[in-house]
Amino acid sequence: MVDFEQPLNLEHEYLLDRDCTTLSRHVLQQLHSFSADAQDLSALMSRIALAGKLIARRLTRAGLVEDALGFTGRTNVQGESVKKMDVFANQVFISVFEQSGLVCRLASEEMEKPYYIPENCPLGRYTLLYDPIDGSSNVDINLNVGSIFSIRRQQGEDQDGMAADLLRHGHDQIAAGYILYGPSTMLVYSIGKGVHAFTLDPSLGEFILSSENIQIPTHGPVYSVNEGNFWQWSEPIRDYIRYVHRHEGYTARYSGALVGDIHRILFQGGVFLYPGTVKKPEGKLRLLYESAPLAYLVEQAGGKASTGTQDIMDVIPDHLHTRTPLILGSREDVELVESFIADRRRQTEEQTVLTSKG
Ligand code: FBP
Repeated sequence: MVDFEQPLNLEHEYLLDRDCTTLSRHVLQQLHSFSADAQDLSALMSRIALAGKLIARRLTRAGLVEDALGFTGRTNVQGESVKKMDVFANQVFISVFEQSGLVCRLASEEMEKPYYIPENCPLGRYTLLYDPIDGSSNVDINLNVGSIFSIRRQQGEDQDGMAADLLRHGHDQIAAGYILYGPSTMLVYSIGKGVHAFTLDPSLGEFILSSENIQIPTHGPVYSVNEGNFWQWSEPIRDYIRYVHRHEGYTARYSGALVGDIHRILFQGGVFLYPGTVKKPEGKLRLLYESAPLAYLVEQAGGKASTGTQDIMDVIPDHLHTRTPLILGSREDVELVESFIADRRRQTEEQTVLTSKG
């Protein structure tokens, strides 16, 4: 006869409690509240998790599914060739928020203007900003890719649909994170109370808490940058790369997917760089969909995110698809890169003064 009074042994109790720590529960635990706002944010994060599961399912079977891989033949607002997986993933994020009453507006790297879900407006005061597939160049060769997301509260009525209220600094974000589609699918997020990682348990179909309160090491051996652009960079960035080449203890890692490189740095430390180039001083990465959400996360984990001369979180975009140079990761490593930029700048200023004195 089973004795239900008999408590589970500690290990079983721990495993059960862990397996019950889903994302939606964790958000409520973080907020210490069951208020309407807390329930909304918890429900919102659950919808993002659903989007992650749907995209992960497509990616894991992509080689077997008709029309899942390859290009669409179209170009997006970024001027990039659009992959079929970009279109699928972009639509998934829209679909999971339909009939939700949560998100009135979705702004994506793949769409020129925000997408409105009329049935959620004006009730839904949240805006989701997202990069549906980060690392698109990896999709067709089965290497890791990701999705990046950020949540902001809508300011004002946005009558003209131009979403001018989104052209604000990164401190306006109330939550941000990414989903990494790798050997396992992971979701890493923050609502301003530390950074936490969840692993998708396919047997449960649930994201389960796997690392809590992640702290990025203050320094790490990894530098992550596309050295193929070396001759297009400004001198200070070249100086930094020459420095890591000449000093012991540094190793290069670059996956071609920002999310994958940031995930490594979050746990092992180091720095990721996508600097501006002579031709494109603003760099490649999009502020609202890539740089600001990851800056929010990395700062919450004790790291730093910079353009080289300004904190990413303080940058104010002048349009929805504004790009910024991005240097983020361990505090000491980002500050080292910044010091190379500041040194060159000081030398240039001193040179100018000397020249003017003749
Ligand atoms: P997408 O969002 O279009 O994939 O672009 C971003 C990205 O793929 C990052 O994930 C990655 O770090 C970078 O661009 C790779 O760019 P490059 O091929 O120029 O090194």
